[in-house]
Amino acid sequence: MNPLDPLRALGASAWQAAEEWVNEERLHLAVTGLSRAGKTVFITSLVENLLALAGGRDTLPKFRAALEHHGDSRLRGVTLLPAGAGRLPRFDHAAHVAALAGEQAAWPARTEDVAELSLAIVLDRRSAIGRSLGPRRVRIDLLDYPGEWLLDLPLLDLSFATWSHQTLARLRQPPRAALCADFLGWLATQNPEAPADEGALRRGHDRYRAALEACRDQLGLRYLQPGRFLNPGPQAAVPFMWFFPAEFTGRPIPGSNAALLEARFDAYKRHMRDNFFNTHFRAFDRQVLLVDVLGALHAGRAAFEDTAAAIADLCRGLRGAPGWFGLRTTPIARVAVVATKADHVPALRRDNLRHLLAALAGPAQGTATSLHVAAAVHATRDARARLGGRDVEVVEGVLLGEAQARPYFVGDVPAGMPPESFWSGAYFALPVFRPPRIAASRGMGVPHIGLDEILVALLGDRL
Ligand SMILES: Nc1nc2c(ncn2[C@@H]2O[C@H](COP(=O)(O)OP(=O)(O)OP(=O)(O)O)[C@@H](O)[C@H]2O)c(=O)[nH]1
Ligand SMILES: [Mg+2]
Repeated sequence: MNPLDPLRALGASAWQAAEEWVNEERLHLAVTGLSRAGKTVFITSLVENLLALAGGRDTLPKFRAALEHHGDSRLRGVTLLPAGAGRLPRFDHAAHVAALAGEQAAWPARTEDVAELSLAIVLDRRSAIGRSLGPRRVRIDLLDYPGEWLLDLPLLDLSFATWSHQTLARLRQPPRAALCADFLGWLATQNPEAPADEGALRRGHDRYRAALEACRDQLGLRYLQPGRFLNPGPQAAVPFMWFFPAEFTGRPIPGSNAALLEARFDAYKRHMRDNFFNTHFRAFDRQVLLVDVLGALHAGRAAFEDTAAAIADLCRGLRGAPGWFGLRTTPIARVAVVATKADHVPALRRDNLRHLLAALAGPAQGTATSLHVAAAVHATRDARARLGGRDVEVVEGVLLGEAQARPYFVGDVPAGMPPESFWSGAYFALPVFRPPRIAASRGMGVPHIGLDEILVALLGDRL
């Protein structure tokens, strides 16, 4: 008899609560990263490979080994939990897998809103006594969201005056200054102390947003705030969004332009805190921080330093216990910092990537932090090619829109913060390889690099 059976007499809900208390462990896993870091692809591949593992395929060898007890697998199954009456949009796992498996295999689109997905890993207990209770479930709640929003986290701590001061200082530095000239020139003609002029403020907001978009699209920059200006989500046209950084001294005069901008900034912060960070970011106890190190490196010095600054700010929040900008009351149990898209680098050179990541993530490193080099979807294979008269390690893959595989040489990946001389090379965007076509029949898994190691680092203590 199951020792919980007598509790059935208490009624269905009491029994369910007791059963969950004994048999279920719930982990909130935050998959964080700046925009385009690879969050959506990561969640899709992770889930698909877990489902495949439960179906008997050896898709995650190190994770499989961690689930063994005296040589036997304790894994009983992996299930996607039903949506129930959840309040949040659901992560469309099936659609993302279908895109990867389609005739023209495609990457998922940019994420425009939050979405969640829960799955349960069902495990036999290790001890004989424990086994009489039946299998245990480790429930994992995953959240996907537009990466731009993450940079509103360091903003929550700032007053409008401080944020304006810091932001304008950044906009006036090259290379931002050239792309922000229109906004900065317009700002210089405005009087923040004049009575609030709604029309002018709206125009200023549009100019500021256009400047942010140019910095993102033309320079590959990432430290752009507020994140929602670049990816507004479902609530695009609300008045509290219509602000921009402005210069003024002392407290804004009531009824002035500066006062209205400050009121909007404060309302924006409240909105982000109440509807995004407090609801979703408070509860997580495990965190993956995905960093597109290679993408930043190849976009040039400004983009790289920008990403480094953003990661440093986010990591500072992670390190401080209880941490994260006053949002959290308990420390995050485990953090995995991951350099993504490592399939652009042949295996022999991936160590450098790990060292470079270590230099970037310096401020975050603590006892509970692990560093990884991974590709959620392995879209290339290692090869050798002749380049400039010498044999070099390359990767080979089919670029999006092409039919034939071709070699790609990522160049030198520095094993630490790049020296001055590194930046003399040409800057370019990382090539976008076509994802490998995965089997349309579910449960076959997705080729990857290193997801199993990440899972063990994040969940190993609870398995
Ligand atoms: N080759 C390769 N490319 C990848 C991998 N992961 C992500 N990418 C590329 O990076 C792009 C962005 O990945 P996403 O998962 O959509 O990024 P995201 O963090 O969800 O981005 P937002 O939703 O905009 O915040 C993809 O469209 C791919 O081109 C990978 O493992 N290998
Ligand atoms: Mg996404």
